[in-house]
Amino acid sequence: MTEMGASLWPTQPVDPPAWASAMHKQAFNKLRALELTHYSRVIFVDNDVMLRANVDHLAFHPAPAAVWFPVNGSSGGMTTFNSGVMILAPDLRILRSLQVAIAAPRPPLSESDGDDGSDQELLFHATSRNWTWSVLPVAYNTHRAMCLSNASWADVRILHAIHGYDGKIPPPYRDHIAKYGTRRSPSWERGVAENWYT
Ligand SMILES: [Mn+2]
Repeated sequence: MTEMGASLWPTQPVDPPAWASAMHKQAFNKLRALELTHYSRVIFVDNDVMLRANVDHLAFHPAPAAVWFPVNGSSGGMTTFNSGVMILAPDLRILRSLQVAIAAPRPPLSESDGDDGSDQELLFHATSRNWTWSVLPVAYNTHRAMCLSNASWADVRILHAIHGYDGKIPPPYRDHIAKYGTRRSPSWERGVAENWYT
């Protein structure tokens, strides 16, 4: 990675809260991005996303910012905060306040906030007290099971695999798709993945 011009910043894991789900325990390490105070902005992306277009302009966007996934897969309706793509302004005080929140009792649950024992649950609850999130268009964090128009799919800048590109639909969305149907385009999605990797 360094040969490709990347700078690597070794860091320590973040102790997850007692209520962390097995699947999300490691995801709390994302909070370390807030330690990169030598940068005024960090555009955090998960390691299961593909960039389809330049997103440098996000560095000039207010922080913190993230995409809220439409729960039923289409636009409108309930949404859940997703931490797969975030614009952050590194700040050690915020990191400390999140670590205090990790040690505190779990906040009351609400389905619409995506309370799933993840870093997202922590970030949404803790930062709703400390931060004002700005909402990014779904084009910056589009997951494979979203119901979008063809024009919106063509506009996707960051595609988020969530659970890989194996053709399986992740469990939280399977039920919603069964209920609401989907207009997603598996062939388009496969095409994006193949074009990227070949
Ligand atoms: Mn991810």
